[in-house]
Amino acid sequence: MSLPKEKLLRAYRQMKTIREFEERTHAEIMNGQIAGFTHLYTGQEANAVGVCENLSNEDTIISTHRGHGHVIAKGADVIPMMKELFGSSEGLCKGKGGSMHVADIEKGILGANGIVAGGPPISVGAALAQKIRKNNRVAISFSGDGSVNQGTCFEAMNLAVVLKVPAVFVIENNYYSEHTNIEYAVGCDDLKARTESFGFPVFVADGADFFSVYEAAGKAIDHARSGSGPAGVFAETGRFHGHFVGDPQHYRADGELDDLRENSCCLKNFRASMAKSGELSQEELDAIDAEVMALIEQSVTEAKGAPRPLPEQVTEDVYINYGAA
Ligand SMILES: Cc1ncc(C[n+]2csc(CCOP(=O)(O)OP(=O)(O)O)c2C)c(N)n1
Repeated sequence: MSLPKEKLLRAYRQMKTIREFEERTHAEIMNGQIAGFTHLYTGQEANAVGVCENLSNEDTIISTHRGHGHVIAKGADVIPMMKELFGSSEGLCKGKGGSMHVADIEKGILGANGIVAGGPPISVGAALAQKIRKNNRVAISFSGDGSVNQGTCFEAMNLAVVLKVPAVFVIENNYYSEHTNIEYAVGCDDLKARTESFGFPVFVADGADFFSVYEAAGKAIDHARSGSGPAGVFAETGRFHGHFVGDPQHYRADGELDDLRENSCCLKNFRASMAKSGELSQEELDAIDAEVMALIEQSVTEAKGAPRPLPEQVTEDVYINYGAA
């Protein structure tokens, strides 16, 4: 697949930014600088970036408890995002959202979401609004393999077909729900077929390969945007960290993580494909690495010095008053 150079540079920069944002977040949690419960996306970057590179600011996404990657891929600025994780009033949600509730409505980021399969129903609502307004936008929900066992997900998929709305369900199969492998949790052999049985096309992607996800998501998004109703993307992927930061991962097989990092790394895959095609040089990619490292460093320095919300601001921006009807 051949893409414009600008697109290739951006895709790599986004994946690298997510990787470094997550690795640094891990370090800052372990040294006690960031409080709260955090789930890292490292290893799954190609999914978020492959999907979001098909979207505009006006399209919407709804994310999960493992949401940093989706939010960065959709265009959130890294510095206010890091400030949000540090609980600062200069954060994207003024320090009141934290890791699991990052939102940026102007960028079409309706929010991360701590409820497994909480995203698909919200995205059907957004998609219905888009259909009614005839604005040609699509609504994406990202969710994990665990979500495809939840009733809310089934209801959302069914309703999306009935209403014929432009919703795209992106299922990221990283093989685990918390500490349980899909082998123990899923009662069918083929999750893709289960999803498809709701009556919409599902496009399969290799979640360690940006190009594979970009292509599959492109087909699903085109289908939804054309007015043909919902579509799905099913990506096989792997998370490099535990379910949450601090998870000792006793449930993993010996060597599983080393194997994932070695053989299923989207950044390594992207570099290998650029080396083969010659479209980007390794020096150009190294320059992006340096740029990203500097940005992440700056984000942490700024976040550490940023103010916290004041006690009297605790209820501000939490409730909305819609006024009299
Ligand atoms: C409705 C609901 N049930 C249980 C939980 C607790 N919980 C949080 S994450 C998680 C596993 C989710 O697995 P998956 O959907 O595969 O996403 P992944 O963590 O693999 O990205 C569970 C059970 C929850 N947050 N919401």
